[in-house]
Amino acid sequence: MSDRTATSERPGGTSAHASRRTRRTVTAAVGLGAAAALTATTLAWSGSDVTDNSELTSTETSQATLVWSDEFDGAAGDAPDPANWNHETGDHGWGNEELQNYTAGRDNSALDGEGNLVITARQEADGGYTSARMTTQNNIEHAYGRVEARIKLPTGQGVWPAFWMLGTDFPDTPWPDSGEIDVMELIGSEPGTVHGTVHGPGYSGGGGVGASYDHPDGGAFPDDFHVYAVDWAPDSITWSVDGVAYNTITPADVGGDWVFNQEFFMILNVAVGGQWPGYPDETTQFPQEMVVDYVRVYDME
Ligand SMILES: [Ca+2]
Repeated sequence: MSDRTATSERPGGTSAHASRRTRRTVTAAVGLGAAAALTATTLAWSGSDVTDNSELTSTETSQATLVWSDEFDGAAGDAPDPANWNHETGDHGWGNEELQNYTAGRDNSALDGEGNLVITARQEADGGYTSARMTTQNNIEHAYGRVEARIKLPTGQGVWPAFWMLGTDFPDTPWPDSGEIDVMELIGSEPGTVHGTVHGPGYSGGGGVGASYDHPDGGAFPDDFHVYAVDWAPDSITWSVDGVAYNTITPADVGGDWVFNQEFFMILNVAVGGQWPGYPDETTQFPQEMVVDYVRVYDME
C-alpha cells in the first residue's frame, strides 16, 4: 500500500510498474528473478480448490492451525472490535497524495450484522472524501504462517483498497527498512487485476518486488468475494488468490536485506486517489464498500 509518514514517503505510482513488469496469469506463470517458475497450483495445505476456508476439512486443518481470526460477527452498526483494530485517522495524503480523510466513525467502518466488516469510502457534501484505515498494531502481531482475508472489493477510478502488513518495529525503524508486505492491492480502474508486493531497504516504491494476478475468468474481482492470502515462512513469501498461488519470492529476489523474518501487523484500508491509482472522475460511483468476511492467521506445519 504505502507508508504513512511525512519523513519516509514512498513514491506513488511505482508499485504498478513493479507489478506490471512481472505480471503473470494462472496459465502463463513466469518466475520472478531467481525464483523458480511457478506453475499454477493450489497451496499444499488446502488439498483442493478451497475458496471458502470456513469449509476446511479435518485433513486440511491438520496442516494449518488457526491462531487468530476476526470473523466480524456482531450487530449491524457496531464498531470493529477495538481489541483487534486501531483506527488511523487524518487527511494528510498518507505519503501518496491521497484525498481521503480517514475517520474512526461508523459511517466509514462498521459491522453489517451479517458477519462482515464494511469499510465505506464516501464523497461528502463538501466534495471531500472520507474512508477508514484500520490496523492491528500492538494488538495482533505475528510472524509466518498463512495470513488471509475474504473480501469483496470496491471499484472505480481512483479507488484503492488494500490488505497489507507492516513490520512491528515501525515507526521506530523507518519505512521501508521496517518492511511492508502487500497481501492484496487493487486499483479501481483495473478491477480484473490484483497485486501482491513487498517493500524493503533498496526495493521500495518503484523497486517494490511483486507480481500481479488477473481474474481467471476475465472478470472483475469486485464482483464477488475472494480469499487473498500470503503463505509466509522464513525467507519465503507466496501470494495466492482463492488458493491459487501466483508468485513466490525469496531473499534472492529482493536485491536488498530481507526484512520479513520478524513480526508484522495487519492493515485494511480504502484510499481515494493517489499517485498510483489516480483520482476519481465522473465515472466513479460513491459510496464504495470494501466488505470483509474475515481476517485469519494460521500457523503452518
Ligand atoms: Ca464473517
